[in-house]
Amino acid sequence: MDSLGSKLKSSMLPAHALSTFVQRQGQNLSDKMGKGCKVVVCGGVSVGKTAILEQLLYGNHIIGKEDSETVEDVYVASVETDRGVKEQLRLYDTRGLQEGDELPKHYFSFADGFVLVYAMNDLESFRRVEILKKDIDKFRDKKEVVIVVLGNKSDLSEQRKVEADMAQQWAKSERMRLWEVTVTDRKTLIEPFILLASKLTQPQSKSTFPLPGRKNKSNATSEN
Ligand SMILES: Nc1nc2c(ncn2[C@@H]2O[C@H](COP(=O)(O)OP(=O)(O)O)[C@@H](O)[C@H]2O)c(=O)[nH]1
Ligand SMILES: [Mg+2]
Repeated sequence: MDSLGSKLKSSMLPAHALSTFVQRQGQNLSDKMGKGCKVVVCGGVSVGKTAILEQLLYGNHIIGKEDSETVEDVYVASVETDRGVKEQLRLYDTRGLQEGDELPKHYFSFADGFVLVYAMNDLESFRRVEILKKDIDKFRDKKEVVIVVLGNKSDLSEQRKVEADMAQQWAKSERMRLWEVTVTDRKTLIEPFILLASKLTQPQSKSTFPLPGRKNKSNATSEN
């Protein structure tokens, strides 16, 4: 029935929610199950993980709305990358982590990418993403994972507890991109997901293969 729903569990995509950025796919559910890069969206409780995804895909999040706490939901998004190609992402919305909680280990084995979310009015939630980054380094199975960081709730800047400079410096030292975003302005959410999709589907850099005594000039690309 719900073959056009982008959220694999529990909700249908409202028709008005389409944009050039994220579109529902005219495929059936079983097609979707196996495809797309797998991205785990994680962070502390109430930092806005679900709100970000709902706003990004459907544009319908109402701030302050009491939502039931997430267990796990999967959203399928079709994102146009910076190469102009539509790529499919499977975004796993996870349960918010409380003190002492760890992200269940299976997420580290299958994830191709992570979105680490904190709220800029909650220092504890920033500490939480620092720990998550360490855990990703420790437990990830894949050689390459793409990680982006979102400092959410930038509309509440008068309650800021996480300094922008400090957060950016940390992200830089960990070679991740970090954006301050707010669900109240959907535009702020789009760039990070375009970058994520673009990096996840980037043709492998040839420089990742050792080329001793390299003769072929066309291989001389280097990134990062
Ligand atoms: N002011 C403000 N509130 C937000 C923002 N993002 C989420 N919220 C609110 O924060 C609460 C928790 O959001 P939710 O998405 O359930 O957090 P989750 O536990 O990380 O999934 C909800 O009441 C949201 O409306 C934001 O950017 N600004
Ligand atoms: Mg949630």
